[in-house]
Amino acid sequence: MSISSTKLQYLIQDPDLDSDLRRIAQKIAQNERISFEEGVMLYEKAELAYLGVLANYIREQRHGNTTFFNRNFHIEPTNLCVYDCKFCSYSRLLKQKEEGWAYTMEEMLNIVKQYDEQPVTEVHIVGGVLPQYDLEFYSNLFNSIKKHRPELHVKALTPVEYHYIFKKAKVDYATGMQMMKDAGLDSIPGGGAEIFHQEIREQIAKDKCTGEQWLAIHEEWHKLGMRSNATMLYGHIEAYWHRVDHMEQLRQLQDRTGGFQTFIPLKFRNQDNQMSHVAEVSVIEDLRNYAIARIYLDNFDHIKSYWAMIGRNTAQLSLAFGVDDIDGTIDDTTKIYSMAGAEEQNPAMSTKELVELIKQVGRQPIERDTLYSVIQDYQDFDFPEEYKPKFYPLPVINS
Ligand code: V47
Ligand code: SF4
Repeated sequence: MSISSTKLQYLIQDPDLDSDLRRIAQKIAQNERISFEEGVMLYEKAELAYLGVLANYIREQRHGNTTFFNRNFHIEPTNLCVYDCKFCSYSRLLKQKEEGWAYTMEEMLNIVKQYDEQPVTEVHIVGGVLPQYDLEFYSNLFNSIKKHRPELHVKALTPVEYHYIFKKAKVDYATGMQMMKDAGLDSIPGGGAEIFHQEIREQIAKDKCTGEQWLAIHEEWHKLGMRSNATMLYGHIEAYWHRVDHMEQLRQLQDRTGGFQTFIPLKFRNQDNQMSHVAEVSVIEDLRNYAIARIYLDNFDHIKSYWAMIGRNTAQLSLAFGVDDIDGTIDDTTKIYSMAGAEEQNPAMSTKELVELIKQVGRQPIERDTLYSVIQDYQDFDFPEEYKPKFYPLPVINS
């Protein structure tokens, strides 16, 4: 019996443990799904140590010691946005345009070309919503990137942008997603999900696509045989049951399609946004949340802690609380989190740094591509003595 399963058995037999929590532990040992009420109960009464035993058991059953990462970079087309999400520190409304940028097609292709000699496997494209970035623009962008570098995986936009551009072009979701696939889109990242429940969504992300629309767009994408991720913005004005409701909606869609790969909880950061008065939650709450996500989402293969947002130390800790993926090298190409107050002001890690971060906590680093095919096992990899990380700063572009 493995250590994680011995620990789980110990909990199940602990006469001092609350009987509800003992029953949930028993369910996990028998590979049974927990209910909505049990999910809420975990948030309300389970301690971190208990959750760690359950989540780590599931994580090790699925992935053993493996921890995934990839080599990626981001393109954020613009930080101007027609929406006004209260938690967003990134968007500059049109009236603050002097603080904004809006790349042209050529400028974005130049960013892609900067990585020509680099072994990156994925470009993650997401940013604000603007009328000039319409269906035709994005089709041309995806098309041009694929023409230039066919093997580079294009993980781009969220239902927030898709809903907007499809509505403007008067095409339905199914037609629109087919057009995106034909243009070269490979997968959809998890953004824009926030909290699905209308009661919260209306207060923090009014006007952009609803929870139902977010789910419907992913469903159409999955029907095309394609994959996507899902996020949840937690730790602001939502109650625990809103988080469970969010995960329940994802679990139900995943039962229907099987198209989600990874769930990424995103901790609300409160710097420089309209919700700065809302305190951020503790690290303990972050770890409890990762663990409950691992327990609840029994049909998701992967749980990711996004190191650029949560910080390197918490990312390391999360690997004992259900997480098996910490995202990628990033190369200082995203501003969403640094502008919201994340510790990483210029998020970039070389492959060697990522590998060492994972090995330091006794896990086995595996480089993956976006669809989780293994590229390289770094457990016994010797980096050459002269190895130096290469950073390619983005050009300063005045829009
Ligand atoms: O949808 C914005 C979030 C998301 C704040 O799929 C904030 O692999 C916290 O979705 N505090 C975009 N979060 C990022 C995203 C993502 C990131 C990494 C990997 C993947 C993936 C997806 O960022 C937005 C929003 O939920 N966000 N502002 C903030 N102040
Ligand atoms: Fe716009 Fe996205 Fe910021 Fe909302 S979270 S204001 S949609 S950039």
